[in-house]
Amino acid sequence: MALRALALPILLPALRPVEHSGEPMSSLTAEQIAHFEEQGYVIVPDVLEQEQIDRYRKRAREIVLGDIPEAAANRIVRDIEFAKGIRPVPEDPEHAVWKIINPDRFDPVMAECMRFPRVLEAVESLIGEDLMAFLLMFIYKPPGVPGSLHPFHQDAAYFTFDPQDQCLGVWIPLDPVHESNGSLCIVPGSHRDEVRPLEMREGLNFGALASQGAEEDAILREKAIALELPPGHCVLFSTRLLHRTGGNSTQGHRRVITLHMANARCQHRGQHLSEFGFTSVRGRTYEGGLKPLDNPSIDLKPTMTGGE
Ligand SMILES: O=C(O)CCC(=O)C(=O)O
Repeated sequence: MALRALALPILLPALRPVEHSGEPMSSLTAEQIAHFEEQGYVIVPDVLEQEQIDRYRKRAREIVLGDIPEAAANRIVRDIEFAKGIRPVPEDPEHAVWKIINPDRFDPVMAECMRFPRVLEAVESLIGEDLMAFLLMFIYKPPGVPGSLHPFHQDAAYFTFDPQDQCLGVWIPLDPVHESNGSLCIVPGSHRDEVRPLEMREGLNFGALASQGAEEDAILREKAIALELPPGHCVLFSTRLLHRTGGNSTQGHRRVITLHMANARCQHRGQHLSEFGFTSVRGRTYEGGLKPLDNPSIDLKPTMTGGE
């Protein structure tokens, strides 16, 4: 639904923090909101039904097996160990994939993942009712590839918003996740730290950058928690929160849907976002705020992630 088509251009009002006192505004409880503010993340149970989990797992597999417009083929990125020939290409192509980038831009089924109602309600209670979604990804951890890790980083180092706390990450596992298959590992409270610069490391997937000094920091590692979640739960987390995912040493898939949402009145700085593209998923858009894509269908420029 093109919500922006309903909105006349509106001058950008001052962006105030969402007020949480008084009547509940949405699906998150006061305790959940306080947890997000204090710890930098909150778990929202059961945002997806089993039928939806099956639907997106199935659709991702179809895309990986070739049901994709030719021009979008570079949105399927193989894990570096397969892309570089360090491991032989497996019989099942899905076992070699790292991620599908921006599937909303070429696939109507995947585009549904930008607007899960329970996710939108929860996000609304944290950053307000006018929401832009961007950078949808379907991320695998290939089975039996323990080296496929994404080191500690803060998403705020990839993209800068003003105000930064009006943008957050959404992470929804489609398989049971735990430490040995590459669950999300977070450092509670680290959203209050400075945003560390990112650096490249040998052997990592292209674009999986590391926050300087974090992997080697014994105190951070001590504080870190690998979340154990069933499929269909959701983690909402601050873009400043330090997080990492390990490799997958099990023989099963680890699949997640991940995206970001920002208040439509934010401003963004930096270059990367122009290619991510914003889609209005709830409420209004604002002149002078984040600009929605004119045409959400994919504009197939090379990606920052180096899709093959
Ligand atoms: O789930 C993953 O594999 C990585 C998610 C992540 O850290 C990110 O995309 O920033």
